[in-house]
Amino acid sequence: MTESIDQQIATLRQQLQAHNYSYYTLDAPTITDAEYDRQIKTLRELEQQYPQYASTASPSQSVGGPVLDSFSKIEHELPMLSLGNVYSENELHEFIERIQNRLKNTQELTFCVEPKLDGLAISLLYEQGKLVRAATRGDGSIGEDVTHNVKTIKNIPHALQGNNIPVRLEVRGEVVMPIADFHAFNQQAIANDTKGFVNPRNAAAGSLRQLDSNITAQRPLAFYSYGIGIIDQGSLADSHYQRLQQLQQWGLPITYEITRETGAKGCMTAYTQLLAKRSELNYEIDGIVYKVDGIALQEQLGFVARAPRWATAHKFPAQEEQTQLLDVEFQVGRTGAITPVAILKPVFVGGVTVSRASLHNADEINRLDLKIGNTVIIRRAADVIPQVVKSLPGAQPQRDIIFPVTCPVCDSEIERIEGEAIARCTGGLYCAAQRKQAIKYFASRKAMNIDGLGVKVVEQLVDEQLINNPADLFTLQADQLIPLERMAAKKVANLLSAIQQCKQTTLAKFILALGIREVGDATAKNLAEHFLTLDAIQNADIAALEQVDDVGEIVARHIVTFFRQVHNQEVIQALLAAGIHWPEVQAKEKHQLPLAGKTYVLTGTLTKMDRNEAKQALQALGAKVSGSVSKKTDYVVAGESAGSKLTKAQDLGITILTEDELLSLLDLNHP
Ligand code: 9MJ
Repeated sequence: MTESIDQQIATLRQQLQAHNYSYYTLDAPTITDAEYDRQIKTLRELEQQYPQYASTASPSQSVGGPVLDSFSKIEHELPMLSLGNVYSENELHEFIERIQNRLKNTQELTFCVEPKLDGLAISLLYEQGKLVRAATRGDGSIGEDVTHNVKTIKNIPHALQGNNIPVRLEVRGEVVMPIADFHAFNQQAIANDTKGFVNPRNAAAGSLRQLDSNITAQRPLAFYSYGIGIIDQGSLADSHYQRLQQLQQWGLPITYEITRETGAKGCMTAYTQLLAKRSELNYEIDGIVYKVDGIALQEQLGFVARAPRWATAHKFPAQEEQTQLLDVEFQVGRTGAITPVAILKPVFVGGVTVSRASLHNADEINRLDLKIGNTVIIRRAADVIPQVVKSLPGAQPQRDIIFPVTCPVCDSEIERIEGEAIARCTGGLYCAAQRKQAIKYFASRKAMNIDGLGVKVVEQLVDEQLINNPADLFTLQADQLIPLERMAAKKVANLLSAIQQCKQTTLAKFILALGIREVGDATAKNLAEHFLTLDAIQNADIAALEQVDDVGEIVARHIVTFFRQVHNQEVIQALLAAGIHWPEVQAKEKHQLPLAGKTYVLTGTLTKMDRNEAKQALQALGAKVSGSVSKKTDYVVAGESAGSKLTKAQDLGITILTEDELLSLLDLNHP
């Protein structure tokens, strides 16, 4: 049975009202912004089509939701409006055409173009240049008094500076939590076992709407101005752009990305440029705002119910969307780590279609309270892997996610060590998934660098049981490879040749290629340089391994465990028998180095290299670099403005070197 139009409208209004309450009042959105925009658009279209059901109380006519009782209320002298949206170049053309028609103007218009910050809109009232009151937008007419909190925001001046400041001036703008600070805050929340925020917008809103301003003071918030409300006894430029520059001169922050553009073409160029820069910005933006620059034109255009006619937001592709969790798969990684992967109803988010997202581990599933069938919010910021950030009960029946107790690939037991987040398959190289990953890793560029041995080829080779471990690669024959998919004769010849070529390697790369847990390229190199031979590494005990740079107890244990496994010993034997070899590793005896046994201290500012570079260069020549001057110091390198360390060195009669002398010592003194 289909709903009647008035029922549809009533349902939409009710839903939007509930979303408004969650979004604006509780700072806990229940749907994505994109879904909200779609619902409000549908409601507006219905109301336009059926004006008999119009109502001034409809959520389509207001901004935001009711105000919490616990903050005192402030009535805005001039309403704080929000912005209409356009989603495409076409809609931008329509927006401009509408304005030109209204203005009976055929000339190209100039726009002030601003990033659209995704935070919380606030109004700041300055009287005689002093900040006297700050309010949230609230429902646009009545906001909340957040003066005590706003005064804790570091980049908001409590007093304006400069000339011609109006007696009363209301500045409007957005409070945000910079992205880097948001991540740091959430990291800390995880460490403290407290709740983090879903996104920077909620973090900003949640932090600003605290009854205790001591809490707000500890939150890294920032404010950027984008407009002016009341102006009493003062005159300002007739250009929105110039007004923003004026605010900046009085000490108010504005964003760096504000420009002036002409016509739709100029607006589109700014849109494309800002979209490309989006991931580099330190604040979240969800679009760009075009504002008719001339204030006289703005006044002529005026407002419609909810938004100024002279401005619109051109939204970027949404970074958050909602979809349905269809299933969860469990993937097995190289070290046996079992990773749950969300299988999603495909959804277009952040410019791509997403159908899978890592869920990381069992704790994450619990944290999200995830069930199959839930509606989930997917977030994909530019160049970042998609994430499930929230789950909401969906309309569909739900099913618990059961973490497997045995490996989905080889059926071996799965174990989760106390205190570790990751569960692992215990099958080792018995497990086909781990075998594939181990072989891929062995062949990868950083390790044995076998060209042409990509993911698909390895999978086929293991599935066809042509190889079981890396050593089997060296037994492969052309006639075994030809029948594989996408394997022409030329490709086979190239692959076999690459396998032959990789036999000439280095000890460090060979160690890396074995795929020992937590032994990356730096550790592999340190092991090779420390022990010089494979035999020595294989026979080293935990104490000996801990002598190596970067090797702690955990890594040492992984190394010992690896070499203790009989199947690993067999694979190593087979690899050596196949002809893998490397040049002898030269011992780097410290006393052979030119500066061995000498202690250097660096002080003052170096101008031609940074201090860390100098330190590393000295250490590479065998010197010890110390932080303090003592009788044991042999040389002090004194840069600009050297202070007490230089004086002490002079007192002790230590040889002082200039930066240039250091450079010639290091033989880095290029002209
Ligand atoms: C944001 N959110 O960055 C406006 N906004 O102008 C900018 N919002 C706005 N302008 C009039 N840059 C109403 C809202």
